[in-house]
Formats: sequence, C-alpha cells, structure tokens
Amino acid sequence: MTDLPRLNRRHFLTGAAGGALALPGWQLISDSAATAAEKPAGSKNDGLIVHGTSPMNAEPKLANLVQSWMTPTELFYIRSHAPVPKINAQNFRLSVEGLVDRPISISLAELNGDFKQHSVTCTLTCAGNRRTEHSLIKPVKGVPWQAGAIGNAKWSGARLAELLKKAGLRENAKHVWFEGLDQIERSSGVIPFGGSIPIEKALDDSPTMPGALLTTHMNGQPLNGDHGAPLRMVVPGYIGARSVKWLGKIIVSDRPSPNHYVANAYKIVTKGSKLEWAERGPLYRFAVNSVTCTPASRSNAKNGKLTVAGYAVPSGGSAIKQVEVSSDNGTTWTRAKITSAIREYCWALWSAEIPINVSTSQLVVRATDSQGQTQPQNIAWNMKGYMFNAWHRTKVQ
Ligand SMILES: Nc1nc2c(c(=O)[nH]1)N[C@H]1C(S)=C(S)[C@@H](COP(=O)(O)O)O[C@H]1N2
Ligand SMILES: [Mo]
Repeated sequence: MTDLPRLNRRHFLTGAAGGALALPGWQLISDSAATAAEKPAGSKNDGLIVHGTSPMNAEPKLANLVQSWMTPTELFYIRSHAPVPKINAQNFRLSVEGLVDRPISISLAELNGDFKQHSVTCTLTCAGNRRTEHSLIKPVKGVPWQAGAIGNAKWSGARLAELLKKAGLRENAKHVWFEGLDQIERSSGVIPFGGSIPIEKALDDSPTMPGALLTTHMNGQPLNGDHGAPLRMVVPGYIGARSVKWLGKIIVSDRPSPNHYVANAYKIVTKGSKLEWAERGPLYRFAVNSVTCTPASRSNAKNGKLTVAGYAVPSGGSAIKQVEVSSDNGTTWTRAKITSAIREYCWALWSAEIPINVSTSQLVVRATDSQGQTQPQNIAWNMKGYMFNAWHRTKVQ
C-alpha cells in the first residue's frame, strides 16, 4: 500500500485528541427537530445535525451527504454511546485472548509494522438509520436519526484474519468478540461497548475486501476521537454496531458475545420479553435501502420535470443493481441513473428526472441489489426502530 502514512507518535496523540478538541465549538440552537441542533454555518461541517453532544451523536444534512461518493470525515455521522475515552496511544496494547493457542498483546506500532496494511472503501450505516420514519408507525426510543446515519469512507489497517492466524484459532472457535475502551453508564453499572461476528465473517477475506479490518486510518488520516482512535474494527457489510470503536480487546469464543449490545440490543423484537430477546439472533448484515436526498420533502415544485437525487445502499456484501423512482405511489417506476461508482459493500449515488404535475403529491424511491434484495413498500414495526428500509417518500407541493 502506498498512500497510507506510517503511524508515528504525533499522529496518535493528535488523532486521539483531535476529535475531543474539535467538538466544544459546537453549540445548540433551537431547531424544528426536538433534540437536534446545527453547527453554526461557515465551517467545514456546516449543517451537521447534532442529536446530543455528550455522548456525541450527529448526522449530516442529506443535501451535503450526497455531494460526493466518498464521505468526507467531517460529514460522517457519529454514533457514540459514551464520551470519547482518553487512550494513550503510546502505551496502548490490543489483546487477543480466548480460544487461541497463543494469546497476543500487541502495540499499535507492531500492528502497523508487522502486518500488511490494506485500504478498503465500504459503507458504514447505523441499524437505526431512518428511525424517525419508523417512529411514524409507532414511536420508539433511541437517537432520532433521519436518513444521514450512513457514510462511505476509505478505511486502512491490518486484516483481522491475519492477527487471528498469528494467535492460532482453536477448533471450537465460532465467534469473535470486540470490546471497546469506552465506559457506558447503564442502570446495571458501567460497561464497555461490545460487538461480535461469526468466525466465518472474520476469516472471509477476498483480495479486495477483508472480512474485518483493524482500522487505524479513515480517509487517509489517522482516526479521530469520534470515529474510534486509535483503533477500531470495520466490518464491511455489517450494521455499524459491529464496527467497535476504541477497540481494546478481542476474545475468540464458541458463542456470540454476552455484551449488552449483542445480547440485548441490535435485534428485531416486537414485545421485548426476556424470552424474545433470548430467542432472536443478533443483527449482522444491513438491509438494502435508498433515500431521496434532494430536493427535501415539502420543497416547492413546478409542473414539468423535477430532478431528484439520493443514495442507495445494497444489502451487506452485494452491490446496487437498480434504483427506481415513482410519482404514482408505485404503480409505475422510472429507472434512475447511477451517478457514482457501483461496488460491492458500497452505496451508490443516483439521480432521476421525474415528470410531475399539480396532482403529484409525493415521490417514492426503492433500490434493488445484486442479490435480488429489494426494499419493501412497508416494514413491520420493531421495538428499537432498526433496519427501516421501506420505500422512501418525498412530499412535493
Ligand atoms: N466502542 C464503541 N464502538 C461503537 C459504538 C460505541 O458507542 N462505542 N457505536 C457503534 C454504532 S451503533 C455505530 S452505528 C458505529 C458508528 O461509527 P461512527 O461513529 O464512526 O460513524 O460505531 C459503533 N461502534
Ligand atoms: Mo448504530
């Protein structure tokens, strides 16, 4: 790899501190969305919608988000369950334990120097993206994401499979747990954020896409605090929650992680009984989805043709095949033009010219991916408001 700067101490220190220092300038101003506020205009992340500052949860405005196929770091959504932990990158060590022959404790310099560095471009999206639309069925708790909890970035680091190979997997290794160094206050006590993935996914390397990447760089720069400095997982094709930030520990096991964020969150449940939580499997792959980003809903439109544009994301691991827009609630569809690269594990950007007249009240978009997955007209409500991928509707007036 040629374009990844070698890590050094200064990078890690500025990388880790940068995110924390970059944020106090944000201020809350009243906005139509109850908890949302925007960063004052005139700076690079002009227009980020902030749902909360401690921990930081923010998403870009949709019109800004679809300006480029590669999402600039300052426009990349931030989803954190606790404040950014202070990590001294100099004496930081990642440990690998559990069902391995040789447990590992490794520094960042060793991870960078002893393992081949790979760069991959893939889309990360939160399972709660579009929760505000889901809440129109029946309200749910959780960060009220609009449709901006998604971004496409270049991630660089070592392949998880190579580290696991070095540790030597035992025969009964079935799942890989990730543990963050953050401290999340819950009624039951303080816990780290945890994730886990099946061992098959961890080892599912292709020449161009790792099953999972131990990421130190985002878009060619050392990770900043908000995005997980100094080290995070990136699990292409899986819901964002499996890409654990501020990674401190990897545990190989014969079962999924018992961490709250695997066992008692990120599942599709409708009643929330103990039994239902125990019976449901953890969410892994994200679902095919698409959103019209411009114009915004309720923009004024004239008779004639309206140009609409947005993003479409394939279900985890596939590629976008087609995007269609309808002005008659799905009776007839117009195929949109893909205006970006089309790649596995990545979103695509699209635009379409749609004839409209006085009787047009809304536009609908749906995407289909290379696995034949397509968005449903409606989806069933679930308690946490996850995986909302019903046809996206834009009101026109
Ligand atoms: N340690 C830790 N990792 C985490 C989280 C967190 O709160 N703590 N949030 C997860 C969730 S729910 C998502 S969607 C992604 C968001 O990554 P980003 O903030 O870089 O966009 O990080 C995941 N990794
Ligand atoms: Mo998420």
